[in-house]
Amino acid sequence: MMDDLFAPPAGDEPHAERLAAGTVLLHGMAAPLAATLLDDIRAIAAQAPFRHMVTPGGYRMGVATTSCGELGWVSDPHGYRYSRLDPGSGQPWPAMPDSWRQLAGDAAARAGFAGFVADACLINRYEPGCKLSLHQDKDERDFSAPIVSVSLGLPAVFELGGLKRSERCARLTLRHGDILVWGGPDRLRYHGVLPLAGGEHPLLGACRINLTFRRAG
Ligand code: MD3
Ligand code: FE
Repeated sequence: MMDDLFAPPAGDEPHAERLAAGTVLLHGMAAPLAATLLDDIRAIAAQAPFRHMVTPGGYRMGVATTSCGELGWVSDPHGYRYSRLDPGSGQPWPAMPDSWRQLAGDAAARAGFAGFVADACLINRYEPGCKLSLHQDKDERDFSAPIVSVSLGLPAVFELGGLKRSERCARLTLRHGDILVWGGPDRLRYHGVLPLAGGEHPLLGACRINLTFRRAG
């Protein structure tokens, strides 16, 4: 078949790799959009600055976060949840750019999840040394929708676990421009990010930004 997205790649051109029944890595698929995404991120962060949330356990997160869309993810001593308002400003979160919703919907469709319309995008910023401990994403209302993640900047090593915390994890590197889509049987897998290694990315400097698109409400 011509133009088979799942065909083996020649060199490092964009291609799709199925990692599990409900998990697809779209290598390099967002790379051509990176400069535009970065401009959009700067505009969003001017309205809703990156901040270090505090976990219910009282720890300040190393990863800095903000959100756009109808709902944003918040954590405080009362717990994790999605909120229509940015607790920092008391205002609604910045709108999700149409091009972002489109990108997430296209990526989901390529991975086999047609009709995905994101209502929340969590934006995570990592600096060298930052990590995200093993967790499940379960604050969303409907687990039938997938999650779409876009990686920008420095590469990160992911841990992809099972449905129980005790299951052993596979490791994989996510690079600038990679889009990971996971849903269906993999939606509630444990996952995390190992401490970010140092480096300089031509577009982002000593930083990695990850966008996760969700159907939260
Ligand atoms: C889900 N973010 O915001 S997304 C999060 O890179 C979050 O900032 C990470 O986890 C980040 O909640 C990871 C990519 C990812 C990778 C593998 C997974 C999510 C996954 C495997 C199963 C479920
Ligand atoms: Fe997560």
